[in-house]
Amino acid sequence: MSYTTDLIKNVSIAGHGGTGKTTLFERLLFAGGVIPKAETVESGKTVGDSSPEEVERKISIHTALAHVERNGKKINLFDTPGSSDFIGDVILSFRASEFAILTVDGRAGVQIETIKLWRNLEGREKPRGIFITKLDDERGDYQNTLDDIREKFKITPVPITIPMGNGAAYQGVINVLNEKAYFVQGDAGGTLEKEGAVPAEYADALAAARERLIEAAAEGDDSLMEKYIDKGSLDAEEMHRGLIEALAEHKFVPAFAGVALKNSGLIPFLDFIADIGPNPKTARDISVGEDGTKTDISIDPDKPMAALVIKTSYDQFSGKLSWIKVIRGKLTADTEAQNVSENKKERIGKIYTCQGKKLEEVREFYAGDVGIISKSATLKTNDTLSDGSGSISFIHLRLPEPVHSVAVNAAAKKDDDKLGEFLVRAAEEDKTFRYQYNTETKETVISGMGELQVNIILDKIKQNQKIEVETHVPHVAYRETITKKAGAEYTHKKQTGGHGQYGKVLLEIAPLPRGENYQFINAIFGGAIPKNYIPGVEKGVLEGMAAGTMAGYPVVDVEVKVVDGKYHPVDSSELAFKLAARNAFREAMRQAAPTLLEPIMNLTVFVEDKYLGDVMSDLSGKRGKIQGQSSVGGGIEEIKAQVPQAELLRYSIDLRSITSGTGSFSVEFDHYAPISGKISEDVIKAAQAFRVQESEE
Ligand SMILES: Nc1nc2c(ncn2[C@@H]2O[C@H](COP(=O)(O)OP(=O)(O)O)[C@@H](O)[C@H]2O)c(=O)[nH]1
Ligand SMILES: [Mg+2]
Repeated sequence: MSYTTDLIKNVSIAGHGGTGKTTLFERLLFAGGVIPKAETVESGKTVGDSSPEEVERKISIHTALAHVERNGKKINLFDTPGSSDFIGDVILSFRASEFAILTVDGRAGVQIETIKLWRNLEGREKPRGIFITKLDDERGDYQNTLDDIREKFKITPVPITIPMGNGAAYQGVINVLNEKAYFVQGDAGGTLEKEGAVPAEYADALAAARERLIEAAAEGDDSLMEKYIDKGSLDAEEMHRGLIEALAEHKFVPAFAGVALKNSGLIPFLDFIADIGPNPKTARDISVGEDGTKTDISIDPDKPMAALVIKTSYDQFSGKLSWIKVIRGKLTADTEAQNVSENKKERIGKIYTCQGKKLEEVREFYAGDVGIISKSATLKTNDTLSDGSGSISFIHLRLPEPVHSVAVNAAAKKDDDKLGEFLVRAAEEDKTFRYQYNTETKETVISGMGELQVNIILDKIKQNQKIEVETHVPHVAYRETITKKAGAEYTHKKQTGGHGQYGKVLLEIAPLPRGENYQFINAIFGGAIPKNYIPGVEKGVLEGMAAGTMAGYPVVDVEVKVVDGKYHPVDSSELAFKLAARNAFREAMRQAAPTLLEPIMNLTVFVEDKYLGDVMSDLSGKRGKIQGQSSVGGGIEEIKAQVPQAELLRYSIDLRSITSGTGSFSVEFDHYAPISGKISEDVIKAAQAFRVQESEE
């Protein structure tokens, strides 16, 4: 069945790991009649955690998509992973939805990953709500959790559902919107909550919450606000309209409470999304552009078809699946379309909605909906699909840079190609995962958002692909540069029967500012070296630069000037000048006080304040320079530092052990800086050892 734009809602469920997202997702599908029985995460049979790696580890690794119908609306739900290792799948689902629900554990309050996700949503101006979970636990505390949310997010959440009781006394929730109570039916979780009258003891709490909700609705537009100030209230229709408008503009943050494990708090939640939740047309973070331009566009069913590939996954049975969000017009099965990004025709065959892994064929998708194209020939994540009439191209999703890398190589040469193919696919499935063959250090380096993500890929290589691999900590890409001017000459001369070889080159080299890499200047006067041999000279210089002189790392940030030379009318050749230049360069380098450079990274760490001291002293032991430290609120600190990459190769492991797994970080390359003394000597020694080992192989 197909739903028109006005009948579609897209909701991401996100938040710190273990807060109850997958359980909530499962129970919403049960409440919506999609599955006859809800399973637990521990059983490994939930709709959300269905891949072999999720079943094995009992955590979410990939975003799952399913939908329920409620009040005539199709609600697409994304169950996202909580670990920062899989942030890529969370961010892609944020882009694909107009409403994000952050789950907050009612015992632990707002945790680090949730704060980071909140910031991401802030940047997207995305309407969002909060779902407080686990209130059936003795340690659950609704009021404390609300206070914590207020403090950490600097907002006052507006309760839509409020819990009745806590811990063992938990009975259910009250829906502030329709002023009804929803009671838990038994503990087993096989029955849905039941609607009833609000117990008298909650009358005051309800009245207060109702007042706050009406205020939130009055924010919807000016006329409602006037009316509210005038009359002190709004009627049901006004309230409804006001809430829709205020939420679409993120003027308030609705807060829900519930215990998914007891099927509690689900019906009011689904009703709210169906009736009040933002419509796709209100999305603000869809942009098109090319060559640096960027324009925001809105979802519009009345324009020619355009769709965006939000994700690619590979299913054991169904093969390659391209997840599509239709932005304009409608996407129809069995049609011709254009892959704008690849500039190729794409034949659209069958299209599907999905309930987790289960695909259901449909005829068409309207703008705003999310669905799946199977076995597409050309589609990749981030590609734009159109009917060929327009030339819009969607801007790629912005993702954080990988923070953890491991070098891998196949134990047997014959597996090289197979490993390569697997890595291509893995990088397409998760855009935060990268691989690169480093020609300098001659290793394939795979990188991801943390050790967990990288280890899961390594497991798949070994277990599914049956490729034996060796892994090690990647080599750092050091560089070499000079610290003063120098000059040198070299004559390449050889007489071996027949033709001889002759070329003489005199070079001057000088340091360039950091990051300028290389400049070649031909300063020859009067034809000491004929013009046609100059390219040979430059080739020789470039070879010399690539080889380095200290430890085999490339030379950067030098100006090379050819000032003089000599040639022979018969024996000179490009090759002779290349060899002369290469040797002259090496000689000049020796006299120019060369030094090694190491990459310095910008590091941002989030930690609970109790770990602040340990993290700081660890960073100073890692030669880090602290650049700033600030409180994010609620006991969470953000540290900014510059740290040599060589010290950060295993930082995801180190930080995890310092902070008992609660800390998280991001890194990006900033600049190269000189190293000297023991550190430099060690790098040179390691490089020599590496080369000896290589030549023995
Ligand atoms: N007591 C209680 N446990 C819950 C509730 N929701 C989820 N859980 C449990 O919390 C654990 C983590 O849940 P899961 O849904 O995997 O969290 P996710 O990582 O956010 O997807 C599981 O053991 C769930 O059974 C709840 O409302 N109450
Ligand atoms: Mg989960």
